[in-house]
Amino acid sequence: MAKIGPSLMCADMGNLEDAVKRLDQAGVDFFHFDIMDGSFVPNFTMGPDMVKALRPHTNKVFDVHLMVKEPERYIDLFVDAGADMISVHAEATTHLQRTLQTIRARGIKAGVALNPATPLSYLDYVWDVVDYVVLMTVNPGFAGQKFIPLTYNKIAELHRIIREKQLNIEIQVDGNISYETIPNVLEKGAEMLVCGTSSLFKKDRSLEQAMEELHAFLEALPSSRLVEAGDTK
Ligand code: S6P
Ligand code: MG
Repeated sequence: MAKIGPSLMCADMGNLEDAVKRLDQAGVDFFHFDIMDGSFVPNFTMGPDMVKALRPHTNKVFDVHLMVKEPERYIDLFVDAGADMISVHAEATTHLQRTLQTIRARGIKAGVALNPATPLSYLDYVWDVVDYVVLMTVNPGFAGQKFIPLTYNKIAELHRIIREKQLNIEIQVDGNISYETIPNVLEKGAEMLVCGTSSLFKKDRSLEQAMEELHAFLEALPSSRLVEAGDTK
C-alpha cells in the first residue's frame, strides 16, 4: 500500500506534539516537514528546532522538504535535528550532485524535489545519488492549492524511467493529494503521499477518523498497477 505522510504545516501549529502522537498511533508511515525561507517560496513555516522538539515523540520517519535557496547550507542542521530523509529542490541548488552526496554522507536518504514546471531531465546525471523524487503537484509555498493536471504525465514518465533503468527510487507526490487525485497518482506510479488539507486535516473530522477513512480508501483501491510486469515495488 502507498505510504501516508501527514504534512505537519497543515496541523494545529500550536499543538504539534499532540498531532504527532495521535498520527503516529493512527498509523501514518512518515511525517513530512515543510521548510520555507520566504525567498525560494513566498512563505515561512517550520524550522530545525521544531523538528528537534518533535523527534522524541515518535519513531516514525521524519521527511524534511527543504523549500529554501542554497539548501546545502542547512543539511547538517536538519540531520542533527532528527531528519531521516531530506529533499532539496533542483531549482534551488547550483551543485545538485554534491548536495545529494552531502545528504547521503550523513547516512540518511537524499531526495530531489521538482517544481511542476521543472523537467525530469534535471535528474539525468544524478540517478545514482537519489533515493526519492518529490514531484510537486502544486507550486510550492502553500497548502490548499489546486492540483496541476499536467503533473499526472510527469509521474507516469518518471515511473517508466525508474522501471526501465531498474532504479531503487521512490516517487513522492506533494500538493492537493486528495480523494479525487489519489487514485490517479497511484495509478501513474506514486508511492509516497504527502497528505495535507485535502485528505487528512479536515475541520469536520478528528485526525483518527481522517486516517481511518484514508486507510480504508487506499485498501479498497484496485492494486492491478502494482503487479505490472517488471514492477517489483
Ligand atoms: C507546499 C508544501 C506541501 C503542503 C501540502 C499541503 O508547498 O510543500 O507539503 O504542505 O501540499 O497539502 P494540501 O492537501 O493542503 O495541498
Ligand atoms: Mg512539502
